[in-house]
Order: sequence, then C-alpha cells, then structure tokens
Amino acid sequence: MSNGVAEKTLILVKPDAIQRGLFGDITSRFEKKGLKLVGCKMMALDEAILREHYAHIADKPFFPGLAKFMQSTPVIAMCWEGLEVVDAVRNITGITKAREAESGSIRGDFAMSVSCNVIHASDSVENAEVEVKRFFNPDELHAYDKSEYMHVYAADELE
Ligand code: 3AN
Repeated sequence: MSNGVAEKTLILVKPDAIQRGLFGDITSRFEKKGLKLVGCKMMALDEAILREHYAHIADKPFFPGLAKFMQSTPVIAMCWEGLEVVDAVRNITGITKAREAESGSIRGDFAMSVSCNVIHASDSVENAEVEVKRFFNPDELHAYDKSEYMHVYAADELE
C-alpha cells in the first residue's frame, strides 16, 4: 500500500482494442481520471485461464466464440489502484452492450458490440481481488507513491 489508497482492479484490454489501436486512448482515460497503474503486461490467454475468468458464463452458448475472440491476439492486463477504484472504473467502462453504453464511457465511445467491447473490468471488490491474483504474480505489482495524489484526493481521503 502506498499513499493510503490500496483498492485495486483488473482491466483486460481485449483483442478488438489491440487490433484497432485503442490501447493508448483507453489507458489515457484511466490516467486522466487520476488512477495509479501498478501492473501492466501483454499476455496470450490459454483455455484454462479463460474458463476460470469466465466461469460465470462458461455454459452460455456464446462462450466458445468469446474464448476464440479472446485468444485471437494477446491481451494487455493492467492493474489500477485508487480510492473505490472498482466502482470508479466500472463507471468509466460502461455497460456490456457497448452500442447502448453511455456516451463518455470507454465502451460507449469506442465500441458497438456485446462481445467485442474493448475491455474487461472487475465488477466487484471481491472479484477484483481474485482477478488481480489470477493475472498478476505478487512481484508484478508495484507499490510507489504518486506525487499528484495530493491534487487528486483531499487529505482526509488519503488517510
Ligand atoms: P462485463 O464484461 O460487462 O462484466 P459479463 O461479465 O456479463 O460482462 O460478460 C463477460 C464478457 O462476455 C463480456 N465482456 C462480453 O465480452 C461477453 N458477453 C457477455 N454477454 C454476451 C452475449 N450475450 N453475447 C456475446 N458475448 C457476451
């Protein structure tokens, strides 16, 4: 923990975003929001990690297509930290059906599809803890002080 703010969330930049060159735009949204990047890596997802990550939808008819799509390029896994960051990032992400996602959200601005919806974002604090551990080894997560935090948060929010 550093700067007194410890909550973490997992983002996967999906193959459609990689193919369309949206990584910079997506990352920029999180940076400008004031979040702290504490882990980042490119990785090819195997069947095992996909089955685990999508266990809640593994029996859905669209799962094989989703798995194929998620393996069509490597993804970029990122771990972002901030105060109540899981909810903050879900708000920035927008709803699953991207063509109906709110304008200004990442899915609302960059995507039209239900499955090709540019990023995955953890949907609860509980799931975020599990997902960050699924995609990052402890030595791939970095603790450091972000000097701009004094301008991102009020002092009492950093206690
Ligand atoms: P979210 O990513 O918004 O939390 P989930 O967890 O319900 O949504 O679904 C995980 C992923 O499965 C979605 N991001 C999307 O890529 C895919 N997905 C969900 N529902 C459908 C669907 N009806 N058809 C195709 N793909 C879907």
